[in-house]
Amino acid sequence: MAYIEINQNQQTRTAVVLPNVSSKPSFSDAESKMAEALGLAKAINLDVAYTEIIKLREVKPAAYFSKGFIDRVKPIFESEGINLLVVDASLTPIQQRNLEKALKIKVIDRTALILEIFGERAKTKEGKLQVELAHLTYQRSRLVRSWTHLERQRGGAGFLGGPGETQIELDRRIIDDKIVRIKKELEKVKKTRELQRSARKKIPYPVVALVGYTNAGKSTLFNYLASAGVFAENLLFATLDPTMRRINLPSGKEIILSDTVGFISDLPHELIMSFRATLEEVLEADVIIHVRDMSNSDNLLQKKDVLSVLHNLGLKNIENDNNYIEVLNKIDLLPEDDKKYLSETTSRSNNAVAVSSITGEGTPLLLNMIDKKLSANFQDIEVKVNAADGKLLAWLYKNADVLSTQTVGELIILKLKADTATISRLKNKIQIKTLD
Ligand SMILES: Nc1nc2c(ncn2[C@@H]2O[C@H](COP(=O)(O)OP(=O)(O)OP(=O)(O)O)[C@@H](O)[C@H]2O)c(=O)[nH]1
Ligand SMILES: [Mg+2]
Repeated sequence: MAYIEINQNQQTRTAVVLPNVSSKPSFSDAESKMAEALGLAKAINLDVAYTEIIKLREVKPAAYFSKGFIDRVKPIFESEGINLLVVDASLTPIQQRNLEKALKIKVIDRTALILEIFGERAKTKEGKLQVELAHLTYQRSRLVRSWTHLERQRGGAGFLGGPGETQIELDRRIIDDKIVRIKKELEKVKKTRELQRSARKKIPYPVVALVGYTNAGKSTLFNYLASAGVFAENLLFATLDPTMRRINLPSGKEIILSDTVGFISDLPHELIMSFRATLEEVLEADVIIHVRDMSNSDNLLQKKDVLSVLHNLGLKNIENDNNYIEVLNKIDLLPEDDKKYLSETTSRSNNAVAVSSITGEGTPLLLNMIDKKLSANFQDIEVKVNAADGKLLAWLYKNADVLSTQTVGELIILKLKADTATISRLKNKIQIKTLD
C-alpha cells in the first residue's frame, strides 16, 4: 500500500534538505542525520539528486526557509529535474503549501516520509490499518490547524501525486468517518490477534523480542539465530510487522523469537501510539533484547530514543529489568581496539553482549544469556494447601506448572514451577518452600 504514487519504472527525482537549526541540537552530527534521511529516502526508492545541510538561524513561519534559500535552490532543482523536496524537519501545513507554491514541486516533511515507508512495508492487515490510521491522524491534525481541503490522488491518501491525479476534497467529517471505520476494523483484527496470542500462550514457549533503532540489525540477528528467510536488507524499516520463529537454546529450551519494527527519532508522539499495537508483542515478551548498531556514531542517542519509546509503551525502568539484554551489534565493523574493549567489558556483564550478526561472533554468548535469564525467572517450589481450598488450588493450576501432588490428610502438597512474579504473589497467601 503506497501512499505516494511512485512510478515504478521512473524513480522520483528528489532533493533532501536537512535544516540544522542551531537552537535545537539533536543528533551529534548533521552528517549522520543526513545519512539517516538518505536511508529513509532510499527505503521508498527515491532517486536523490540533490542534498544539502543548511544551517538556519531561525525558522520562517511562512515557508520555513528564507526567500534567499528558495531563490537559490529553485533553478538548481529545475535543472536537475527534481520534482520532490524532502525537508528533514516538521513543516506546518502553511509552510509546506508555501514551499510547494514557490518551488512548484511537491514538498514533504519527515513525518510524511516515514509514513510512506510504513505504508510500503506494512505486511499484515493490522499493520496496514495502523498505517492508514496514523496517516489520517496526521492529515487531520494538519487540517485542524489550517487546511480546509486535502488532496487525494489515485489509490491512496498521500502527499505526492503522479501526473493526472484527481483531486477529491476531503473534509474533516470524511476523515473522522474513516478514522471511526478503521478503528472498528482494527478492533476486529486485534481480537483475532488476541485469540492467536492466547492460543500461543497455552504453548509453554517463552517469547523473546528483538527491539531497536531502525537499521540496528534486528532482522539480520533474527535470521542468524533462526536461519529463517526473513527479509533483511539495508533499508530502514525493512520490517513493519512482528515476525516470529521458534528456536532452540543451548539448554534445549525452546523459545519464540520475535522480530519487530525499528524505532526512529523525531516521530510525533501520536504516531508512535498508532504503532503501539505493532509493538504489543514486546510488552508481553519474557525477555527483551535491545539491538544496537555500535558502528553508528549516534548509537547512544539512538539508544535513548529506543528506551524512551519503550518507556512510553509502559515498560518503565526497563534497563534495570531482569529480562532486558543489550546486544552491541556490528562489532565486525569496529576497529580492533574498540571491539576488544567491548568484548572485555561485556564479558563481565550479565545483560550486555557484543556480537556480529553477520559473522555470528558473540551469538553463542547471547543464547546462553537468554537461557540464563529465562531460567532465573523460574523456580521450583513446594506449597501445602488445604484440600478444601478449591479457589487457591485452581489459581495455582492456572498460574504455575504443577510438577507433582501428594495428599497428606487434609493437606495437598504441590511441587510447582513458577515465575518470580507468581511466587511473590503467592508469598502473601501461603508459606513457600524453595526447591533446587
Ligand atoms: N557488518 C555488519 N552489518 C550488519 C550487522 N547486522 C546487520 N548488518 C547490516 O545492517 C543493515 C540493516 O540490518 P537489518 O537487520 O535490516 O536492520 P533492522 O534492525 O532489522 O532494521 P529495521 O527493520 O529497519 O528496523 C543490513 O545491511 C545488514 O546487513 C553486523 O553485525 N555487521
Ligand atoms: Mg528489520
